[in-house]
Amino acid sequence: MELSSRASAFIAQEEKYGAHNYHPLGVVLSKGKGAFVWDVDGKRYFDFLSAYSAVNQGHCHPKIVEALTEQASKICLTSRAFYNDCLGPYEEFMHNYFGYDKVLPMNSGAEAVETALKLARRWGYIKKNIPENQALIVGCDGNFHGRTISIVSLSSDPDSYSQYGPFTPGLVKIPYNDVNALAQVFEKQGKNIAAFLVEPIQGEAGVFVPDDGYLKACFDLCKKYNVLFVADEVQTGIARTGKMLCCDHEGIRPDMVILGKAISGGVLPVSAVLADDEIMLTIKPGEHGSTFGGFPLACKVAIAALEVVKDEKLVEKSEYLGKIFRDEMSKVKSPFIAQIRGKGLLNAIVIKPHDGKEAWDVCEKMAELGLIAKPTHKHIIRFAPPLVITEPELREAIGIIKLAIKALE
Ligand code: IF1
Repeated sequence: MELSSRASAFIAQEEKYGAHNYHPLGVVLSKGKGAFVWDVDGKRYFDFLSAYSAVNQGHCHPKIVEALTEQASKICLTSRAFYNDCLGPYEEFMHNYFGYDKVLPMNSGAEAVETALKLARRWGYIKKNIPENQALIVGCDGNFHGRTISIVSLSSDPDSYSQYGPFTPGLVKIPYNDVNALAQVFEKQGKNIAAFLVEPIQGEAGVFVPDDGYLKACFDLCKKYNVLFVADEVQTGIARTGKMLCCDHEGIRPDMVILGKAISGGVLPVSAVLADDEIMLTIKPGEHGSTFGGFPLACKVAIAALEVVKDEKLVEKSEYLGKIFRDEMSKVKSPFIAQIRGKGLLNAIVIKPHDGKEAWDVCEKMAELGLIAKPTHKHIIRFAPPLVITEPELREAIGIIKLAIKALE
């Protein structure tokens, strides 16, 4: 892609002074509003990544920014060594919003996953009487739950785990979207299994949507074997898939829900674990925490961001606009398109390489035409715009995607 000297300078600076743990698309962004972002040269793009579904409420949502700036001039951080006048109201808000007894606030998604793993083990020892240090947690091949050592210990992606060992024990992997595999592991080791950790749709795996009924069947098996069903809704939660939580599609209420990203509308790193007392109260004062977790700024921002989801009916919009996206894209006849899949506004197109062109080339072409998205796993492009995108905007964006694909044929 053609880069201005201004843009090139920022890229060179990152290359020189930053760790090389990413390979970004060649756009340098400096401004965002709703479904759009602008680069340093003033060019506008549709944002079809939404910071991996963190910006569901759109960039710089005025109500969220107002909550941030208003609280920022009062008090930002107290630590949990003292009480403050924001955390309690936030916790009660979360209880009313999601219907769990309690919330445990953290910052990044990975921290919330770690927290859920700790809670699951704790519950396993105290409530299920698993012998000490024998607790197992079952996860799925193709998962993405974050970057900590323990979480990558459960990963099946060599990019995530290679040469980061030795790994955390007590984690068992089974194939995703395979109820029998879960039944078998429960049959064999159920007595020591504390939790089944699952993404209702696998994001990193390429928006892999499991069969209808899979989550419900897993949930029922968990009940049968007294195993906690833990849903990682960090990416799928907060209206992204056309329901508030993706598990709502199957009418199940997980024992624990892990949230992150869009809780704050992408304004601050805010994450949370939701659970009822029987699980949450197994951790006592001093046994877990975080300097920033549940800090006043985060509380105010999260309340505002979650109110926006309801005020602007983002669940309904995600569901409605997602159908339009998949309908319109499935009408496209192109040698590049192998499959279109997704739920709500979490979608992916599987690209069949053609004439030496692959997903990365499609993304570069789309960027040139004013829409940014990123390939995952080389041949899959994720399409996840902010949920505040309007129908005319979405239709314009679909036009750009079609044009980019046609241009490469
Ligand atoms: C990166 C992917 C998305 C997540 C689920 C927990 C976390 C994530 C289901 C951890 C994070 C990210 C992180 C980002 C890329 C990204 C991603 F492509 F890797 F798979 F979103 F699709 N559970 N997902 O998706 O949350 O600690 O990052 O706040 O580069 O690591 P975090």
